Amino acid sequence: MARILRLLLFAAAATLALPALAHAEERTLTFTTPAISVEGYGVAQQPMLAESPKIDGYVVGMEAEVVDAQGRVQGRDKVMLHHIVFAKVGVPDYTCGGAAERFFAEGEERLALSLPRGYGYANKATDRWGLLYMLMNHKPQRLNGFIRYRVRYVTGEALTPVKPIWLDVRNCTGPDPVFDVPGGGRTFSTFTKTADFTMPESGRLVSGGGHLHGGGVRLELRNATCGTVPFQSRPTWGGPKPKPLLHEPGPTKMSSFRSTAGIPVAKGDRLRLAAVYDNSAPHTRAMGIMLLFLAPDAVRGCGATPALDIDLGRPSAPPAFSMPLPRAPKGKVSRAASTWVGDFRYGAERILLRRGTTFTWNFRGSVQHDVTVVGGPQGFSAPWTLTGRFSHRFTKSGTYRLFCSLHPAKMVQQITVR
Ligand SMILES: [Cu+2]
Repeated sequence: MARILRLLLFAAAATLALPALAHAEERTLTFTTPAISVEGYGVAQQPMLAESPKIDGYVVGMEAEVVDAQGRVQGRDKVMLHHIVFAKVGVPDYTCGGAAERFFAEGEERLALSLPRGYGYANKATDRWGLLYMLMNHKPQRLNGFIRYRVRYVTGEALTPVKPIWLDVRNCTGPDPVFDVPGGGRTFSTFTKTADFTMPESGRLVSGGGHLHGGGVRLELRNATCGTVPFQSRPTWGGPKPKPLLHEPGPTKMSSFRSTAGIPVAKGDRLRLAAVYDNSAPHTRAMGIMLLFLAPDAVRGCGATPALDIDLGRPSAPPAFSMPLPRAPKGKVSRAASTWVGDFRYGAERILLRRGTTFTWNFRGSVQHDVTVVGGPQGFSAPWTLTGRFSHRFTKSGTYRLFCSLHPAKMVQQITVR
């Protein structure tokens, strides 16, 4: 009897001791989505539920890529990862509220998440993740892409939890948070779009990185309350260009920072994100996004920015670029002040207008389309839409090249304004 009691006591002690004895462990978990079919020269975008770690722990790093059925990473000339956003479902977003907390995103710049040692994004076994993808196929035939994401995950250890803060100059405006840079300025002139966010709590920003599109000069994080610019994310350009070009190529890398001490921000501080773009030429459907990670902490006043560990890349000014249409516009020249937009074509592809004319596109597709200037005297674009109309008044003479950004190889248009 005494022996059994001793065994039971020993077992109980062992159970009690288990959490303390459990080894802190970091492992890399790999997940792959089901096949995503993308039509030739087309774009596929969709939200979907995503597999996530089924044990309580912390995300400390993350990256995503597009692979084929054999698991080979796809280059920018096949099925390209245009954008991907991961969110925790049922949790309000820090800056947008709602029911999806955005915590990781990647674009062409392939920005991986990597938190400084000791910090983690807390995750429960029961948490549900979703992702929103946008893939682009640069081949003429329909292809399957698979999104493979790797999560560096820590269990058995209490880390300092961080909160993702999604700053976006077009925040909370839906799945396509874009704006247009009109262009037409002198060489080296810039166009800046800003957005402010007031901090609801104090803490330290321990990691951050940015997202810009073609023509981007820099993404600036300013503390408008303190009058400081603690971080700028700058683009690196170059690398192989996909052919045919279906959009203006974006940066191949954006600089990011990590800091164990963290950039101090106090409750009530106004953070101002500024996306600075080249304005010597139009850059349509541009973005300006910065994802920061906050470790809540007692911070007062305007503290000094600590030394940041910056992954700089090789930043430079955006290269001059002229985007050709994927095919030549065809048909009779129309002088009418409107046309229709249907499935995979515009009513008129060649149009001649007098300066000052307001031109209207009437949408009547069974899938979404848009109108996007890719070159010309002034940049503008219409949002993705099924029905309704979009108008633009042409005040600058010249030749405008346009396409549907969702079906760029099929839907092209040229408008000459005299
Ligand atoms: Cu279209």
